[in-house]
Amino acid sequence: MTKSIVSLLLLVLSANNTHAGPTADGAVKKGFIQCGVNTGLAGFSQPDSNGEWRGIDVDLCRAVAAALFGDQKKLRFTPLTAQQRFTALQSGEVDLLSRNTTWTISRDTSLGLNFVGINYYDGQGFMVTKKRNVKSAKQLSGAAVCVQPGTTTELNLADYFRANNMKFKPVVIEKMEEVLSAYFAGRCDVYTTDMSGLVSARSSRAASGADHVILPEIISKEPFGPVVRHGDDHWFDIVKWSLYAMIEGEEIGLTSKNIEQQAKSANPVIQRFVGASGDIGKMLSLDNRWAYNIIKQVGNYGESFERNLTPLGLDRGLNRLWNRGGLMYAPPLR
Ligand SMILES: N[C@@H](CCC(=O)N[C@@H](CS)C(=O)NCC(=O)O)C(=O)O
Repeated sequence: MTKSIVSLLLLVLSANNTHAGPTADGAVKKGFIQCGVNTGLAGFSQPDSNGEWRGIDVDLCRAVAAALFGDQKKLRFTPLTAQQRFTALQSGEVDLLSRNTTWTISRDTSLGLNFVGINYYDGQGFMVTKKRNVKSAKQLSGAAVCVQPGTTTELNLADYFRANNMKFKPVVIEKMEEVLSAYFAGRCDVYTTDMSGLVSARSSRAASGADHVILPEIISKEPFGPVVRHGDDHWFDIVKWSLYAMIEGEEIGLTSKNIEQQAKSANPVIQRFVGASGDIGKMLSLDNRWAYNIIKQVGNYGESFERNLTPLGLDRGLNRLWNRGGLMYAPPLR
C-alpha cells in the first residue's frame, strides 16, 4: 500500500518535471523558431524561386515548428556560412542550427553545443574537371585545392595529403558562391567538400555537370545533424524527438498523404505515435499530436529525402532505414 502511494507520488513528481525550457519558451513568446541554415546548398537548404526555403535541413526546422506550434510555418531562417554558424548558435541569434554540420567531439563539447542526432550520413570527396583526366585522389599531389574555412573539410584535407605524403596549395574562400566560382573558373584544380555538396554543386551550379568528375575516394566520416546549445535539455529533447519522429514515421509507414487515414488504425504503435493513446506529447511538454503534425505537415524522413535529395541524383545509401540496410534508426517512441 505505502509502496504504491510512493510510486504514485514519484509519477506525479516526474510528470511535473516536464516544464518548458527557455528556448521553447522564448520561441513561443516571439511566435516563431529562428533556424540557422546554409546560405544555399541545393537539397539541404536553399530558397526556391518563390523565396521559400527548401531542403532536408529546412524540413527538420519545419518539423520542430510543427511539433512546438502545430504549424510548420512558424519559422524564420538565418543563412549562415560555415564560419558564422557556431557563434550564431552560441550567442542565441538562432534557436537551432540545421545546416549540413558534421558531429565531432570538439564541436559537441568545447563549443558548448549538443548534436541531437544524425539526419544525413556523408563523407568527404574531391571533384575535378574531366579534362584533367585524373582517376584517383592519389594523383592530386601539387594540386591547388578550393576549400571553405571553418569546416571539417579543411582539416581532413590537410590530414589526407599529409598521410599520403602529398603536397597541395589550399585556396581558402569563405563564401560558397565565391569558392564555387573560383573552382569553375579554374582558379583551383580541385574542389573538396562533403560528397553531397559535390553532387549538389555539380547538378545545381555547373554549366555542364558532365564536365566534372567526382573521384572515388571518400576520405572521412561526415555525420550531419541538428545542433542546439548546452544547458536546455527540454529544447534538446524536442529537436531530437522531432528528428526521430520523421525517421520512425517512415519505419511505421506513415506519410503526409496517409496519416489522416492511418490515425484511425487500431495498431497501438500508430495510436501512440499520432497521440490517440498515451501521453508522449506531455512528456515533451507538447501537444499530444506533435508527431502527427510533423508527418502531416512536413512528411517522414523518406519523403523529405525523395523530395529534396533524390532529384539531385543522390541515392539513399547509408541513409536508408536500418531495416533496409542503412543506418537510420529511431529509438522507440514509447
Ligand atoms: N560538413 C562540414 C562542411 C560543411 C560546409 O560548410 N560545407 C560547405 C561546402 S558544401 C557549405 O555548405 N557551404 C555553404 C555556405 O557556406 O553557406 C562541416 O560541418 O564542417
